[in-house]
Amino acid sequence: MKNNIKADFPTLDQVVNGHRLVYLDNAATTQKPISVIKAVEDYYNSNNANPHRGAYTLSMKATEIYENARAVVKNFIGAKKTREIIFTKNATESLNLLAYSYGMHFIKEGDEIVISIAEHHSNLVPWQQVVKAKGATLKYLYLNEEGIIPDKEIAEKITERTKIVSVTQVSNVLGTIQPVEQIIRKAHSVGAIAIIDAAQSLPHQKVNVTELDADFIVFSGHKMLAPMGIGVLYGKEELLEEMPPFLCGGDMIEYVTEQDTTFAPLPYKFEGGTQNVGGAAGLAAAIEYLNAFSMDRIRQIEEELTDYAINKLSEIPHIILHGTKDIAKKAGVLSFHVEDVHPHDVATILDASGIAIRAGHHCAEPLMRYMKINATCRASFYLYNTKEDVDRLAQALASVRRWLGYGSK
Ligand code: 7TS
Repeated sequence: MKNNIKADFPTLDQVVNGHRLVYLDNAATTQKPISVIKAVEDYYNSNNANPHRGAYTLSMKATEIYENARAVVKNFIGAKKTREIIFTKNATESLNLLAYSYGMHFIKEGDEIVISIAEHHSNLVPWQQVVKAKGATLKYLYLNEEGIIPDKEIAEKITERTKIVSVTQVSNVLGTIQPVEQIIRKAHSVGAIAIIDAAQSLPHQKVNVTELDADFIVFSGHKMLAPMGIGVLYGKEELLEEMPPFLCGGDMIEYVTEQDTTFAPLPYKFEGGTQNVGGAAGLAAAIEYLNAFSMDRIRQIEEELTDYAINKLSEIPHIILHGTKDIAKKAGVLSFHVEDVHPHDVATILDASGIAIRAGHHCAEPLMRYMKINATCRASFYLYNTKEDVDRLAQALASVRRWLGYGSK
């Protein structure tokens, strides 16, 4: 299966350690197409100015680019209003905004916050700070053998005491797709708000926030072809209205007197200081690329690749795959071990063949402890990956134990 999609991505066209680069660390960050690089370049070449501040033409152009990007994001995720789209640095900042603005303001002693054991640290550490400060409790939804949150956990852990439920839609370690619709329904039935970490889902499948009915969703531009340093917080207008600002300073105010301040309307209340306009231009171009490609096609490509990779890797002796093998319940993220070999050694040996995979705890230490492991090897796909990439991975993996002096059997 050859494709010419790679031709849109200059970074992929290079030789690493004597081999054509095979990039399989898309869960960490994705490569950027020419159109995104060009959008950022055009912004800095021709349109750079501080938006919202100047009465001059260039500043108005920068404002237009920034606000157009907000409208593009709104349409992409099916939100109702542009004022529900807050630009942040990344998913981490979006989650911290929620923890510090919503959590610190509304959580009281005795309340419970529910997350899953599969959370990235950025959807875990901020909530620990909230419960510690407020005398509340952090509860976990645990996973079944397949790496999925079972019905029983949802039914038992989300109760009348729960005020916030914050879960990832797709695990960055196992790639498992969690039953977020059911979790959101249950959260609402007990009067809690539901936050969805869509950092690993939204770049790979259609996510419609209105259909999903989540109260907040967060994601990072750099995991969906856009530059680093631009992320999104979507929130329902009525909730964002009730929340105090997170970062205070320029641009987020209405009137400032010596002792008091009134705040700007949404979304500006949450966008203190000079924003990443070049990043927003890049994000809009990334979404245009994804729309032209089609999210359904991305999901289809990744399903095929994941299925192919599961079969290929299962044929190799001494490889242990983690999580479900049912591709209907899995995104394009594969975690695995080569028996007796530390994941970092596997990643280093693969790098010698020009293959980039990630090894480590993937910023999910509680999940590692729950799975009784320290680290995994992780290969993650995106729209430009091919079966040839998977073949290269499988071929290199088959030789890892030999490299280290184990017998071939
Ligand atoms: N949530 C999930 C589910 C993630 O996978 C990540 C990053 C984040 C939040 C944080 O995103 P950031 O852009 O703010 O850093 N995940 C990974 C990963 O798996 N490897 O590197 C980063």
